[in-house]
Amino acid sequence: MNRRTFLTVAAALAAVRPVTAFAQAMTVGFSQIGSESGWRAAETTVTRSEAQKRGITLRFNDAQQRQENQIRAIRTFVTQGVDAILLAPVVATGWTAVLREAKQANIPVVLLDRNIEGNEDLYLTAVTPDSVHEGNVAGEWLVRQAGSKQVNVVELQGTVGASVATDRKRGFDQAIAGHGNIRVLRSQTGDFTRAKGKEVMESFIKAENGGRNIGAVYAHNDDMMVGAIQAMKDAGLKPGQDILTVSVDGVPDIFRAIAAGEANATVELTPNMAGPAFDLLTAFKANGTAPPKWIKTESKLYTAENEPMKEYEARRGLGY
Ligand code: GZL
Repeated sequence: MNRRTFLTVAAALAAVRPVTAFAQAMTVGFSQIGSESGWRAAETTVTRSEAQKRGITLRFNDAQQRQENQIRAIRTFVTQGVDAILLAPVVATGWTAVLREAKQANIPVVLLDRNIEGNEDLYLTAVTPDSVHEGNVAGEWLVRQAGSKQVNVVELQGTVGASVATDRKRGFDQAIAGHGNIRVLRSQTGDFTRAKGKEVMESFIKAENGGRNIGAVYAHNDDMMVGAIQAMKDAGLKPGQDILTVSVDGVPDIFRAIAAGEANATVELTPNMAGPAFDLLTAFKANGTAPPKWIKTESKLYTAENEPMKEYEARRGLGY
């Protein structure tokens, strides 16, 4: 290597070294909601690998979907003096006091995958989807499928009080408004889990003439839809054929169901929100670069036209 090239490479490394060096030393606390869905499990797996890639020490807490456990975990991270905190807030309210404590300790907080109400001064940024848009995409797909046909919908909502559940419902309702032929017959929470999604769908089927009144299911996540598909098959119904399905996340099993003709559409959500969060935290800590208040992740619709088994294979290795 000649002297000129050597100097160029050395200069480039010197420019990168401080940020990389700082990332090596960073310790981040992650208050994770739980493992209620395949998507959430993937988010945890990806967060661990993204931290490892950057030499970041991750302190992980699984709150078993209970806000009080998340609040306790955040307090522990503050006591430990971590450099930053990632928070996936199970519900949108009740965070002011504990986030004030993190702010007083000068520990930046980044929200992952769900939002909180107000308190924008208490977190550095939010890496989340536009969940109203996710609901719009799902509703607009159903409007296109329905045409002028009467379609009665049953809705499996996410966790009560979660920002994404409120917003996915709002977005879907916005999309079908003005289309009198599409009506939501029943809407109930399945808490984002397969088991609860199956249980609630069984009750919808019983209440709606053995499911014969139901023309479509909208689930706020694929896991509840996978449970609902099982309930429909157990009742002798044909999900994906007699009853259209649309849900959110893009987990591998929904692509397998689409390929099998048992589901119709999903709105993809990346499980990698921690990568962008770690990078903006590293820049913020190294030179005070303030990130935008919202890092919005993409929402892409997938149907049987998008080679579902190829999509299934592509995601299987991602920690779902
Ligand atoms: C969405 C995320 C949701 C997923 C579910 O950003 O909060 O939580 O859609 C998960 O699978 O339970």
